[in-house]
Parts: sequence; C-alpha cells; structure tokens
Amino acid sequence: MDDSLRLGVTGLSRAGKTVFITALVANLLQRGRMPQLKAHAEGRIEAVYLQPQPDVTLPRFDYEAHMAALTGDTPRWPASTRAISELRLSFRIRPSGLFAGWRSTRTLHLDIVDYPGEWLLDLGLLDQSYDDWSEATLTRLAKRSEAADFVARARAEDGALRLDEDRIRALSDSFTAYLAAARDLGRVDVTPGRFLLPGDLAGSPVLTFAPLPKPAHTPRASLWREMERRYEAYKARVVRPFFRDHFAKIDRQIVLMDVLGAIHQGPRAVEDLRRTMAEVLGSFRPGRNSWLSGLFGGKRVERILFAATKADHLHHEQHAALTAITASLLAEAKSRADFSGARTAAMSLASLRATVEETVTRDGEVLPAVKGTLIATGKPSVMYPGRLPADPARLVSPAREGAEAWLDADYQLMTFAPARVTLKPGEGPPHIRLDRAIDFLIGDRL
Ligand SMILES: Nc1nc2c(ncn2[C@@H]2O[C@H](COP(=O)(O)OP(=O)(O)OP(=O)(O)O)[C@@H](O)[C@H]2O)c(=O)[nH]1
Ligand SMILES: [Mg+2]
Repeated sequence: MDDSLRLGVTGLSRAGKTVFITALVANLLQRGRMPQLKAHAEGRIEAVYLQPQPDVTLPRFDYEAHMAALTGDTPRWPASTRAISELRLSFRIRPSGLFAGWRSTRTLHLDIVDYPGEWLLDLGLLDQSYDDWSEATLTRLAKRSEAADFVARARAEDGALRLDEDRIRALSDSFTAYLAAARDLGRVDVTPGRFLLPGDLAGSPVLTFAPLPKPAHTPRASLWREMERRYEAYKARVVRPFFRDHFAKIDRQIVLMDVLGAIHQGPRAVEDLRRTMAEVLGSFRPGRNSWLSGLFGGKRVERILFAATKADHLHHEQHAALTAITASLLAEAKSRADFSGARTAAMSLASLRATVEETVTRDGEVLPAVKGTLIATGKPSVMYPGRLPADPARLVSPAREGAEAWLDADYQLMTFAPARVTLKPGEGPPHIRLDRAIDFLIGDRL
C-alpha cells in the first residue's frame, strides 16, 4: 500500500522557499550529504525518484531549471516565484525491525508545493473585517515615507460619498504603488498579496480596492461600502480557495524565515517580521474563525519546523544564537496558534551553502567569519557579520519597543552568489542541516 505526505513550505517572499525545495530534492535524490537523515544512515532508503504529481491542474515545480541555475557554470539564484507549482518525490523504503525479512518494500510519496510568499500574508486577512484592516493598515502606513502619497489621498477621501469607479481606481493604483515601493525596500508585510502578483485577475474588481478611514455614515452604494464589498470578495474568492485547496491538506510544515536579513535591515524590520508571522500563524487559532478551524479541524499539521534560512552567512559558532532569536521571535505566535498535538522545533539552516568558514583578525581579535563570491563584483570576499547576542531579548526587545537602530552593534550582510560546485556522483549540493530538517519533518514515516 502506498502512503503519501504533503509538505507545506511556508514563508514570506524571499524567505528561501524555492531554493529550499530545489536543494532538498537534489539532496534526497543524491543522498551523499545527508548523514543525519536516519533512514538513509540506516540504509533503509532503497530509491528516491521524481514522479508525476497528483494534481493534474497545477504546474509542475521546475526542479530541473532551478537546479541548472543553482549549479551551472555561472551559478545564480532562481527568480522570485510568480505562481503556484507542485512536485512529487517518491521513496522506496526497505522494512525494518524484527520481521523485516518477511515484509516487502513500501512506497512513500512526498508532495511539495511552492507558491509566491506574498500570498501567505493573506492568511492574516481572513479574520479581519474591512473596517479593522483599513484602520490597522492606515495606522501602520502613517510612519512610512513611501506611503505618504497614498495615506494623504486616503485620509482626504470621504467614503460616505457615492461610489465612483474613477476614484476607486485612483485610490487602488496609489495603494498598489505604495505596495510596490514597500516591497522594493524589502518590507515583508505587503498585503494583499495578489496586488503585486495579480496574474489573470489584473484589473478585476477583487483587486481594485484600498483601505479607507470609516466615515460616520456608510450609506448604500457609498464608496466605503463598495470598497468593503470588494475586500470581502477578495477574501472569499481569492484567498479562501488558495488556502482550502493547498493549505488545508498539509501534514507537515516548514516555516522559513530570513531572520538574518531582518536583523541586517534593523529593529523595524525585525518587528515587522515578528508581527507578520504572528498574524499569519495566529490564523491557525481554533474557534477564532469558524471556516478556517473547519478546514484545519479535520486534519492537523503533525510537525512544524521553524527555520532561519541563509545561515551560511554566519560562522557555525553563531548558529545557536540565530536559532534562539528565531524561536524568540515566534514565541508569541506559537502560543497563540493551535499547535497542540503538533511537534515543533526551531533550527538554523542553509539550503544551499554559498560560503566557507574563515577567521579574520581585527584589532588583534580573531573573529569567526565566512567567505563567498559577491554577486555585485563576482569577486571572493570575507564577511564578518557582527556578533549576535546570546540572549535573544537583546534584539527582540528593542525591536518591539520601536527602536530606530541597534544600540551596540551593526550587522553587516553581503549577498553571495551560489558557489561553483563540482558534484561527485551520489552527492547533492552543499547545505547546512537540510538532513536534520527533513529528518525532523518526515523521519518518522521513513
Ligand atoms: N547564502 C544563501 N542565500 C540564500 C539561501 N537560500 C536563499 N538565499 C537567498 O535568498 C533569495 C530568495 O530565495 P528564494 O528561494 O527565491 O525565496 P522564496 O521564498 O522562494 O521567494 P519568493 O519566490 O519571492 O516567495 C535567493 O535569491 C538568495 O539570494 C541559502 O541557503 N544561502
Ligand atoms: Mg520562490
């Protein structure tokens, strides 16, 4: 009898989902670098192979193209994901235990789904009314210079007036322009997610709305009411089907976060990341949202791994500190969400290791650093990103309190290209802890 598991790879945009899936598949097909995957170490995995996926209407995850980009002669990172895709990986497993000799091999199918990170943010919209969402968004945007134009326009609008398509479109265009600017600044909370990746919904009413302050009266056919109607339609027609079709069926989940990237950007980015993840994961709360708990009620995610990605930017001495910061950022989200019954863990990993470790001496002090090829110049460069505090509160607390900059440290980050690798037969591309991650996620079923 064949078994199947659905692995959800979750993360905001640029968190590292596509690289993770590609590197994971490559290292499962060629397991030379997977000693911590117990089923492999114990010799129980007879074969791993790609199979046609079960959902015939979804595009297939283009594993071969991504792999070619990452490991070609001039290695490069894959482009940002614009649509959903899926891949099925199958394991042929030898039985273990006392009666192993009597049982035949079995097959486990692992279905993995990739999607644009922006879409995940929409999960947080599902239990917010238009009124609440508008209020929260306008408050948050008040402090952002890239939103000044839109906020001025929205605040000047009288939502009680009769709806007018031209004004709706102007507001929506201005809001979309803000979202694009925010994304370019590296902000993580650019909701609604489809505004930036509309696909064939571009120009349709479900993507033509914007947050507005609530007027004292909201008569029928007023601007505010029409905006509310479109916001609700967006939730019902765009967001819900995505989560119903792809999220509700997930057995195991890995949540990827670019924690280092946020630390490098500063306290505000760390706080944005913390709040956004709390909102997204908070939607898993039971009883809060009847249709959603209905969806998840039947089937529970059994294991969730929270992983800080791109750990190859740090010398391994600092990985424990990065993991502690990740766990601390998620502490509130974890306690709010209904993860009861699920096993959770936090980890730092690099799906594709682009650096080697090195030490640098600065002012007589020997510092643990890494070396990689800079994307900007194509030249090798040594980076010491700064020392992460052993106590995560040293970063998480000032971020929560709205600090403008880190008090006693500056965290440098460089963008490295994937390293040029020559893979030996039987070996996947280099990584950090991918084997541990997959062992935690699906090891019990292998
Ligand atoms: N050094 C290093 N960089 C990484 C690693 N994984 C991802 N990155 C960097 O992070 C970027 C984003 O990775 P993706 O896998 O495309 O991120 P994503 O989550 O699929 O992003 P969207 O498709 O936009 O949602 C890459 O272009 C790399 O620059 C890693 O293991 N090591
Ligand atoms: Mg992607």
